[in-house]
Amino acid sequence: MVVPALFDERVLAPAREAFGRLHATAQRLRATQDHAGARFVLADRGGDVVVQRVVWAGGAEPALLDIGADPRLVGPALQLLGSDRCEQLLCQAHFKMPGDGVSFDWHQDVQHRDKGPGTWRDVNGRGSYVQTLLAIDEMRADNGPLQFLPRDAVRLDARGRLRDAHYDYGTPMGDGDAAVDARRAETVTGPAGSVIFFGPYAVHGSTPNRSSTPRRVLINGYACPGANGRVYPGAGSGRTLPAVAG
Ligand SMILES: O=C(O)CCC(=O)C(=O)O
Repeated sequence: MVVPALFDERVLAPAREAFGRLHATAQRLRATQDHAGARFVLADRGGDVVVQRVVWAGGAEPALLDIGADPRLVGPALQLLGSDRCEQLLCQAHFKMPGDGVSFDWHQDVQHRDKGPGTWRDVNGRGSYVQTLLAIDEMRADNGPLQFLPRDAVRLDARGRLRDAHYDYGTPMGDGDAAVDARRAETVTGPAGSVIFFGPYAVHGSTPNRSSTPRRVLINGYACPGANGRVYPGAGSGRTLPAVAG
């Protein structure tokens, strides 16, 4: 589900400042580490440090946690989960700066939630997880927008999962092992402030940013209570929403 321009500049301007500070901090840290309540996942390639992601970014930048608790995200997420409460597992900043080459191969988010016995349970029978992706910058065809594959363009196992984890872009679905038909990909573009909501079995990915301006997104992810059995990095991760008064 895509909601164009769900957030306006009152939220986006401070979010961009927060992203700017996270990016500057990453340049000083240079190597992957936990810092100030967040986990910086970094690649030092000589010049600018490439920020692969900042996990629980709101731990370091509380304005991003406020966005994660915003009813415009949490309300639809609860509706999709069929629950009146959820656990927020992700508040993650993705940077795709011009020329940094960051891309995400075809995958399903269940791969990141279910890490083996005791880590994940589908308590609502519909995936028990909703990922939301807020465009901090406009998403255009040239800056590495999200792409999704329709169900009939992917081969899933009986549990609804891709037969193998990651596929490279351009992998055609053939008679061999290939499980995705990348030619069928649907690209999501839209103005800054737009939000994509999707479930843990949606097959998606994104190519590198080939433009001259950043493409940043804030990812907030919500699980049904009782689904998750892991401790996620970051100060306060896994909080229950909506917050209980008092
Ligand atoms: O930032 C991106 O382009 C990829 C996001 C993604 O793969 C995800 O939300 O699971």
